[in-house]
Amino acid sequence: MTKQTNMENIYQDAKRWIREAGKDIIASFKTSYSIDTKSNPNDLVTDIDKQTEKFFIEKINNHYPNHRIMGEEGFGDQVEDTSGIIWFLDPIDGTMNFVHQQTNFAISIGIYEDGIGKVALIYDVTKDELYHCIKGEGLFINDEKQAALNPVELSETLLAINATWVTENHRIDPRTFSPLLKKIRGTRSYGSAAIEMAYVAAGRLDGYVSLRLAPWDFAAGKILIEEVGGICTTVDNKPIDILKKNTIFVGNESFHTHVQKNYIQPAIDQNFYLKKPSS
Ligand code: 2AM
Ligand code: CA
Repeated sequence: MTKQTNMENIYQDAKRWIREAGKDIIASFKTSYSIDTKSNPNDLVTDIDKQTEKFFIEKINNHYPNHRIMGEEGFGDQVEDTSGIIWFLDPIDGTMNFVHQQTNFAISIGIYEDGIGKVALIYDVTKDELYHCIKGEGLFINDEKQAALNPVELSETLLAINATWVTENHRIDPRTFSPLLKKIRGTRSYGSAAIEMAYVAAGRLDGYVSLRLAPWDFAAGKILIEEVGGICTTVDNKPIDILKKNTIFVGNESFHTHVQKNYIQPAIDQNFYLKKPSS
């Protein structure tokens, strides 16, 4: 069996499993589940996050015992290098939305081989929209193939950004992005990094910025965006380290280039860029 056919099998299995997990999550709406907090009172986790992560870990371990899993809830492996095949798994991205709204959350899976993104799936469970690709064969939403991204006029762009980053905060000077907001068409904030990155890949948004994301939040989105010609870097325009917490700025190529040059770089030159995401 060649590596390519092997990856195709992994892709097909992952697509089946993600839809199955989505059905179980929808069924869980009718049951009661417990909600805990993690690093801070706004960092939520439910039994459903944990059950969903365990569902994938069992499937992956049974079918692909040599693969490693970096999952948000910590039931996977301790991953410290990129060798071999690694599944980056967020069982529920947007847990706050899951708890408060029962919508606007996603399952996110990025599969990397020796550090290279190969397969990505982001499943917006309640909309039944699966964004997926195997590297080189194009982005799909469910069965519909999507076009590559075209250049955009700045005045016609939408940026996804949390209001946190344009008001007083510990990570970036709010003057970095606030001037940009006057030049673009509008901002959006969906509260799920995976959905926001899937929307950038689909051309529904032109960019997304976050000062604090973990590998399971961005691993799949990065593959989807690069598949359609979009750009994924840290906010200060460096390559993303897939194993570490990062700042993230993703977008349509023309938008990313313009914002880096005219807004972010001048801010960095004036030390506007503050605390590192790992701290
Ligand atoms: P989560 O729901 O899987 O935790 C907006 O809150 C986005 O940022 C969500 O995608 C959320 O993912 C992620 N997020 C929230 N707090 C985070 C943290 N402390 N570290 C990394 N990602 C975080
Ligand atoms: Ca999560």
